[in-house]
Amino acid sequence: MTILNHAALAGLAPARRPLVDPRDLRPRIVHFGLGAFHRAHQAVYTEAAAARTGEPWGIVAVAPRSSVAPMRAQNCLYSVTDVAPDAGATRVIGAVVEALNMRADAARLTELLRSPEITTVTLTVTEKGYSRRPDGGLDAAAPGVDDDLAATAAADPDLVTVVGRLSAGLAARFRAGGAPVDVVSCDNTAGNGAALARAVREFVEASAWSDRDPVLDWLGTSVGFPDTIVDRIVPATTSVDRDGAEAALGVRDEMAVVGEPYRQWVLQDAFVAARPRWEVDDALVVPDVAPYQLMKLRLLNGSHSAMAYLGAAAGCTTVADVLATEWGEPLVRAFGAEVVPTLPTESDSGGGLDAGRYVDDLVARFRNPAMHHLLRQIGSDGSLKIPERWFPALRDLRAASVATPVLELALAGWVSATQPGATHGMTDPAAAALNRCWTDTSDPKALVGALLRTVGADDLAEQADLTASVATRLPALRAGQIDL
Ligand code: CS2
Repeated sequence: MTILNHAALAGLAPARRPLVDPRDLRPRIVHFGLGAFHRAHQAVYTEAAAARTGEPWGIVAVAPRSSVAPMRAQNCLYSVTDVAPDAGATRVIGAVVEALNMRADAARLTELLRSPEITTVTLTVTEKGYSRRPDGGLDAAAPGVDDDLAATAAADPDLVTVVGRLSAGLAARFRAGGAPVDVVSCDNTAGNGAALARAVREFVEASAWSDRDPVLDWLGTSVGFPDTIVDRIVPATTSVDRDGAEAALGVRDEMAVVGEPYRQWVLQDAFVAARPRWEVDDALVVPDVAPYQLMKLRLLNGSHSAMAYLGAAAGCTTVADVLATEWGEPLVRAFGAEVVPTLPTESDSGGGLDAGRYVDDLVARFRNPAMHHLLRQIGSDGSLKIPERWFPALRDLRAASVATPVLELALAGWVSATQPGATHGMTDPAAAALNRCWTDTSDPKALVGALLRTVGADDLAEQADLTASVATRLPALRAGQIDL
């Protein structure tokens, strides 16, 4: 069977070919996180920017853990299929020019990060990849962080965390002349640029590098950490999706990704170095991304997580399954109605954001029956996601004495999903600690409080009316009943 690679490009139908020939691009961007989301989002914008400006923006994609062999076997080519309810469209993307394994290819990665030719570093490493404590600081006890910090005493350390490797790469860049560079977090965290900057600074401060003070000064003056918000629903690729891509292309593509037609990228206008003109593909560059960020995190991601846990309790498998129940759309709308008052108003955001329309669009996006978006995927890593997606709104509303029945129902869904032996297949880095809460107490209110403490929400755990209200919802959920 013919596989997708450079040699296969000429044989593709013109509409399936990349907008650029990757052989004309140069390594200009380093990206950490070679997952489906990057391939269906930033790489697509970057390809369009390179094609329309003629600037040779090629991406070197770095996999923190997974194998890069399948990507290399295809000369880093892969296809994206836009999945619309009526039809799909498949096209090969040519933006990625090199794939590296973060540990095995550390020398090449350092060489690139030292080079002034690289002016942009982007990241999609999920909430886990930032190794942060609930208060936002670097978690020196997170897996790998202490070892990485100790390893900075060596000349050529083998670093396993993204924050460690990125910090070491930036320090090497400083020592090589310190050309300005922007480091762009594309993960779902409020204030993601500042959050990443803090993790990097704290890693450098705690490192054994004798030049850590000048490195810190340089980080402050020559490294941009713009905030961004990224959006595109990209389910994990299935074998059916790969077969569909093969049927469309006429060649085999093991790295195929599928995504909804919608995509959005909003970037803070705080870059210090050259970057692709992503605006030519409708990215928004604005002075302050916070209104966009809060709207997306609290409404899209917030209702996604609510659907994941409540849907799992009701025996659903995908987001589209939830929207096909009688409570699915009402849940998304009620969740929106509860949370919208915590968002900046339209005038705060220059009039560009309309929360009511946003919720209408979400219902349509979630309903897309051609998308097989597993609740299991969304519900995983809840201990890191819900503090970002639900708790800020919950705190704001409770502080204003506003009732929060939908957030409490969602929280009860999460509590149910943490039960040891739950069969929905969700995983969580805090699973052991969450499991312990169930064995330590049989009192439902105490259980809710203990789980909240485990995810860093001691303040919410103290609120007896909240833990009681969440606890009273558990029996109905156990019976698979969603009472809005
Ligand atoms: C989802 C997100 O898996 C999840 O937790 O909520 O990946 C979501 O699909 C994206 O943020 C959409 O832009």
